[in-house]
Amino acid sequence: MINLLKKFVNKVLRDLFKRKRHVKLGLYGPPNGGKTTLANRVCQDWLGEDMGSVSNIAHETREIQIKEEINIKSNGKELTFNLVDTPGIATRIDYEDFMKSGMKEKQAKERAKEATKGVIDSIKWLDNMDSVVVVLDATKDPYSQVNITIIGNLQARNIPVAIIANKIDLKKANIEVIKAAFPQYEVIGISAKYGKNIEDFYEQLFKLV
Ligand SMILES: Nc1nc2c(ncn2[C@@H]2O[C@H](COP(=O)(O)OP(=O)(O)OP(=O)(O)O)[C@@H](O)[C@H]2O)c(=O)[nH]1
Ligand SMILES: [Mg+2]
Repeated sequence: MINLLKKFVNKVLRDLFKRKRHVKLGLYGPPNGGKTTLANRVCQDWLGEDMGSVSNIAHETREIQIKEEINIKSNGKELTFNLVDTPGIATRIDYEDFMKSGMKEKQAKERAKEATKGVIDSIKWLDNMDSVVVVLDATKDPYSQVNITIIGNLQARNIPVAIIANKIDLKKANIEVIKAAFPQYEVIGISAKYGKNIEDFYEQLFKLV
C-alpha cells in the first residue's frame, strides 16, 4: 500500500516537472506578420541559431516548427520554454496570388496545397499550447476575420495571450489601432527584424508563461 502511494506521488511529481520543463509557447498570426522573424531573433539571442526561413511571400512557414528548451534571462529571472512557430492562418489561399509573386503554376499550386494543410495544423495545435504570442503586422488593419478568429479561439480555450504589434520600424505602423482593437490584451510594439523593443517582449514573456 505504502509502495503504491509512493509510486503515485512519484508519478505526480514527475508529471509536474515534465509539464514545467515543456511549457509550449506558440507564435500565431496571419501570414507575413513576422512570426518566424521573431522566432529567429529569440533563437539567435538565446541559442545563437536560426529557427526557420523568412520570406516576403506569404505562407513561407507551412509546417509547425519547434525549438526546445529555450532559456531566457531578464532582470535576474530565468525562464525555459519550447518555442513553436506556426504556419500563418488565412481564410483564403489562392495559388494565383503566388504566381503574381513570380512562381510557376506547379510550384504555386503546391505551395497553396501545403499552406492550406499548414493552416489546419496551426489550428489543431492550438490545444497543445500553454501560452500564445499573436504576431500582427502593425501596418495592417487589425480588424480582420483571421485576427478576430485566432484571438477569440484562444480566449475560448483560456490560453494566456500577448499581442505583438510588429514592424514598428515602418512609418505606417500604428500600435494604437491594435490596442484599440484588442483592449483586453497586453500589446507590445516591436520590430522583430531590427530588434527594437525586444527587451519589452522578453519582459512580457515572464508575465505570460
Ligand atoms: N520592416 C519589417 N519587416 C519585417 C519585420 N518582421 C518581419 N518582417 C518582414 O515581413 C516578411 C514576413 O516575415 P516572416 O517572419 O516570414 O512572417 P511569418 O509571420 O513567419 O509569415 P508566414 O510564415 O507566411 O506565416 C519578411 O519579408 C520579413 O523580412 C519587422 O519588424 N520590420
Ligand atoms: Mg513563418
